[in-house]
Amino acid sequence: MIRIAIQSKGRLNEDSLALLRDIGIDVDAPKRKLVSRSQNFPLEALYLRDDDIPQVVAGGTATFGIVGLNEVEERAADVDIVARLGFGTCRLSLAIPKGEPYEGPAWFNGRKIATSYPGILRRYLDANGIDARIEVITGSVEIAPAVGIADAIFDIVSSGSTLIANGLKEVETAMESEAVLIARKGLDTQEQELLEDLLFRIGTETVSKGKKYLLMNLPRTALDQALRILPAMRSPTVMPLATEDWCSLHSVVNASELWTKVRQLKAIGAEGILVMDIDKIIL
Ligand code: PRT
Ligand code: ZN
Repeated sequence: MIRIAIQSKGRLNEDSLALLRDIGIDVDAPKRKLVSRSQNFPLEALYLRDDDIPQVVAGGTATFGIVGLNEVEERAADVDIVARLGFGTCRLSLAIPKGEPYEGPAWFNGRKIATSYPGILRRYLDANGIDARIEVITGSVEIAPAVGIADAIFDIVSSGSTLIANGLKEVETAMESEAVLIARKGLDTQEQELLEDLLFRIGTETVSKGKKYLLMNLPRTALDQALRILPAMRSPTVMPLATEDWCSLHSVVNASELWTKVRQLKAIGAEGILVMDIDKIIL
């Protein structure tokens, strides 16, 4: 049975399971089980701490894994990163006490930086010619400067509120991260076919995500303007209506742009605008 390693609990667990569900692979949530076999796809989920996932895939105990890119990079795991999954987005940044004047990375020369990501930090410091000491701590990195363990920290930042709450300011970003699908190197034919199926399904999911289907009636005279407002995947679909000088227009828009587009379309005379959720777009 081919295995996919997933975080057993934590920030990526729910989104990983939701992604599998969205692409038609049902697995039971971890609870107390370490493995769960999908009833409708030839795959077994293996629930682990995120730290262990890159090695478990590199070593072949699981063929695939879903894990933060930061964990893959930190462990310099010998796996293929086969898809970016768009959730668990964050960055790894250097932060210093907010009162410190800061003019550039040279600030870090001769300083001590606390982090749980010494590998990524070491490579960043070397690449930028910074001579700083690294203090490895596993939890609550953000309190290190206040308690005198270090001058600065290198940690995951998402909204930035943890830094602010600890009197720190973000000054450099070393990497952007998100959840990725990783695969063991040297897949056999069966594993390769399964990977292609996974990638096809994930691709479909990514294309469909955050999209809305728009349907409206439009005076034919406004059609050119509407086509400029709505550059759909290829071009929007235009259908005739019983009343000759009107047509019906169908298109796909990003949910984030929905209200702007609707306002523009109303302004050129669109009526009866229907907005619908999209389940899948298969290109
Ligand atoms: O138990 P296990 O080892 O499996 O989990 P974990 O506790 O090591 O990891 P977990 O569940 O906290 O995070 C899993 C992955 O989520 C990370 O490896 C990142 O890829 C991703 N991720 C995304 C984050 C964040 N956003 C995040 N904000 N991981 C951690 N944080 C923490 C960060 O460490 C800091 O303490 O949130 C705080 C900062 O958040 P903001 O929003 O205040 O900036
Ligand atoms: Zn972890």
